[in-house]
Amino acid sequence: MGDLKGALIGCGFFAVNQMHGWRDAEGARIVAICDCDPERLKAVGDAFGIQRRYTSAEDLFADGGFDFVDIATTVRSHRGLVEMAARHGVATICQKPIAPTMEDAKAMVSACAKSGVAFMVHENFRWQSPIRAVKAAIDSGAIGEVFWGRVSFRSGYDVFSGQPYLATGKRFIIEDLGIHALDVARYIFGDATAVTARTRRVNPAIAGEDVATMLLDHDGGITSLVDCSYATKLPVEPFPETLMEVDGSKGTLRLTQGYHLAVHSKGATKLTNVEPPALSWASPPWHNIQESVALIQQHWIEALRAGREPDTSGRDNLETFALVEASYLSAAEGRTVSLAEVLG
Ligand code: NAD
Ligand code: 89Y
Repeated sequence: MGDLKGALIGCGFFAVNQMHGWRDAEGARIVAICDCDPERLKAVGDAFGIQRRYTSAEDLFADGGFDFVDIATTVRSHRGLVEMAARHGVATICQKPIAPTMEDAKAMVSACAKSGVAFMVHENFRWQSPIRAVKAAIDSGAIGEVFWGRVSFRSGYDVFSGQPYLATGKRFIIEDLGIHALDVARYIFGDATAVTARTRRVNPAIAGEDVATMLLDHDGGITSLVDCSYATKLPVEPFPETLMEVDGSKGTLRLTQGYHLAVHSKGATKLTNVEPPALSWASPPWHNIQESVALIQQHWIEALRAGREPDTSGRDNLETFALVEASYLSAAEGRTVSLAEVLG
């Protein structure tokens, strides 16, 4: 079977990781790129040897010649581009956050469903090897039945120099980073039914919240705490590690800074180093995120080939995005918000 052909829209800060991932992926390659900024288009085109270059997505789709599109633009353009792909019958990957509103997110999922095209959100954190190791340890039964968990991302890393738009939006950490931690909570503890959130802005130079704490009720009775901060100055900067604590009926599990996994069960503790490999193109400390980009892309190729819904399909991601919406609503109104209220 020949390689799947892909086009990438948005040649910015993060797309470079996606281009590296596609270059190494088995079974797919990028044949065309698009960015409305000619300089960024040229930089990525030259770096990755892509000749077909477009400054307009309409022109890209009109010319066609690819099986899927990878949308790596920022959130405001996601709906228009996903709907354009659906109109052209092209399978689509879209970066997180899927959309600025639930109405937009649902419209995108429905447009792809109506056109019969596969639609995956690039929700890569659950693909990080340390998170996969946590899931495998729980699935092994070592800690018994899980009743409590925590997903924590606390950092003082300067994300604004690489992604200046993060400092300007009314929404910041829940929409940008908390979304990943909330998705990890769903992946590990199951879908949530309600959330209670508190937010705060510590850094006066930004517009949105940079600290958020969310208490989740999950189907099946698990309670989890999802906390994130970009205002936390630690002696050793943990960016971009997601740390986890899980308590079960027979033991406990702790994923601590430095990629250490401790599984405590039957009076003994098993310690494992679960640091992800640094790929040839990795730039630490980003290697954890970068590896997950390669893994989610390989998952997309396999799912598309098999005609299977990807794990983080648009449909699945509505549940993660609902947690984002519910968290903002909860923080604004000081009350617990049920997921049903925001999912409609
Ligand atoms: P960026 O601003 O650096 O890049 C976006 C690019 O898209 C720009 O070059 C811009 O010119 C281009 N663009 C915007 N609208 C376009 C359109 N309609 N047609 C063609 N080009 C268009 O942004 P970024 O930091 O690379 O972030 C992109 C997306 O990736 C965001 O949604 C962000 O949340 C996400 N992101 C994800 C991760 C992750 O781990 N999954 C990490 C960082 C960023
Ligand atoms: O945009 C964010 C993401 O998705 O992962 C980390 C990040 O780059 C900064 O918070």
